[in-house]
Amino acid sequence: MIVRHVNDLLNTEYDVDTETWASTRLLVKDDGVGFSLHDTTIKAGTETEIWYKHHVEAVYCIEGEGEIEVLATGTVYPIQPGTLYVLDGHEKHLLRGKSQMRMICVFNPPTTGREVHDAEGTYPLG
Ligand code: 9YT
Repeated sequence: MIVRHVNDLLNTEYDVDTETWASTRLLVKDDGVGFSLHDTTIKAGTETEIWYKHHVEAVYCIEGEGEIEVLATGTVYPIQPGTLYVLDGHEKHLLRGKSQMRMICVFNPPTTGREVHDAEGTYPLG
């Protein structure tokens, strides 16, 4: 059984801060449970291009307002508390935070917990 608190992970290698988002990785590959779980903040007024070509990501919004645009189709979906989106087609997308958004993110396969996006908006495998 694993029990931990987000506060214990702040300012560790599992707490990543970028220009447009910050993410605390609560559960990672080394935990061996088959997925990772992140507590992520999308900064207000930002746009991030993302393409998780190696991962499926599920994102559940618990605070804030924003939107996701699927680049292949131009479809825009609003995001508010209670919205779930799942990138089960590895969709390349733009994520926009109108206000600061807090998202709970699950990745399969799990991340190591230290990832930041590369130039394509991608995380490497393993
Ligand atoms: C929602 C989203 O994709 N944000 C970018 C950061 C990522 N989810 C992470 O590593 O927590």
